[in-house]
Amino acid sequence: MIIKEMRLHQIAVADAPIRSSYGLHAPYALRTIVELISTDGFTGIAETYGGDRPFAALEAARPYVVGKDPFQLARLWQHFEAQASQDNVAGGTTQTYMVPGENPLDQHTRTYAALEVASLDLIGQALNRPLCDLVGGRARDAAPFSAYLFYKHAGGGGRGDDAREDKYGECLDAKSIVRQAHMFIDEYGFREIKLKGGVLDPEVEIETIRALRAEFGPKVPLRIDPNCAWSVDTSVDIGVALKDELSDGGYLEDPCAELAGMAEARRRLLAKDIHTEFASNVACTTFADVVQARDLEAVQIVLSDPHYWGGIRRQQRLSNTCETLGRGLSMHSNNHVGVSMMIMAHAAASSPHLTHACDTHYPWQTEQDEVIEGGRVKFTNGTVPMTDKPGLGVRLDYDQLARLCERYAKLPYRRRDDEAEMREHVDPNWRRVLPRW
Ligand code: GKR
Ligand code: MG
Repeated sequence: MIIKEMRLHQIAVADAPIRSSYGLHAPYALRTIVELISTDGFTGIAETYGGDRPFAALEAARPYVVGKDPFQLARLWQHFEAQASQDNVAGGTTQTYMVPGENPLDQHTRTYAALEVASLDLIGQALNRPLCDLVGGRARDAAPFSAYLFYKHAGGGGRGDDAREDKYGECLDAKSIVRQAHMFIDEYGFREIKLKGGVLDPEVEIETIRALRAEFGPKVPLRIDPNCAWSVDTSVDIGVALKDELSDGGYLEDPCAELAGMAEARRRLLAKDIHTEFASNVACTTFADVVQARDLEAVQIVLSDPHYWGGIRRQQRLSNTCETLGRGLSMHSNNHVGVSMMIMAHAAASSPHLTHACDTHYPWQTEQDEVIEGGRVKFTNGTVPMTDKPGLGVRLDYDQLARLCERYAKLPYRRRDDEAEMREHVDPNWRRVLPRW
């Protein structure tokens, strides 16, 4: 089997005005859909970050993909690794100051990941086996996900005639976030909750976590992720204030910047006999970081992401590394549609060591923005049950794909810029400042 063609599609999917320490989400999130067509008539697909830079990196890989055997992934990886060391980025570590998908330091792992997944999808179809079975089989029959709550302004995403219904309304306080949590749990059955923080004053975010605990009780683990918006002192204060609420399987995610900052916050909390675990997808993004995070005791739970950790096989390697180093493992997410949903589900199902339900932004997108045939991926009790269909188990709906590409073509922006959105819609002087509190 040889890859005879690579097709790339830039798509835009409606996204609600949700907030994080990066700023405000734009009315459309950008993604790239990859198709690899083989000589024996199969089409392997993948989804990754969108916008011009991720697209250009994939385009530049074309000569290393077309005409090649999709089984030869080790060679493809070597190509990207060699290129990264030539560009002098392989050893780089910090994601702290960049929105995900725009970090030149992980461009090679992101690009490789999309090509690896599409190749595995091809192989799965040729062998008539689901993707997770190609990489060792499933460690679990269903991939668990959490309710990923966001403070948000009014609006459901999209714009003008293409605006989406605002299911959740404005959510800028504890009460409305509890309402949002109920809606997520009722619709998807999630059993763990993550709140995106670093948006409102810490008192409001503390009140929100307490309200969630009061509403759902200790059987629903809680986590909060301010994406480094807090200083070490504030992280310690919040760790103290929420010591009960973030226990029982919960965690504090990237409370402050960099591994050294997290290590200090963790030491100070331990000195007060507070054992809340720290998770990271910002300070800890490479295998070298995992070792350092263990040595410093800065991070107890690593948040993988098959999109930027380098695909499903490296996600499995991370699962093994975390198990060996005594770290927990969960998964980070960014806005995505059904192809990525299945990539994440196969990655989670085939990772033997996975300690917490994974993140997903999927509930923030709608049927109208889905790109897979037959509509959205279905959840059962907060999980995506593993498929027995070949490869990823989903195929593209080409009419939908054409609509989403057309929408992308009309957009005035070509990269995620949450700061610019904040300045346009919320505060003309807004800048991302770390730490903010
Ligand atoms: O969607 O605004 C967002 C999130 O803040 C996202 O960009 C982060 O990458 O979900 C992510 C996280 O856990 O840090
Ligand atoms: Mg995070």
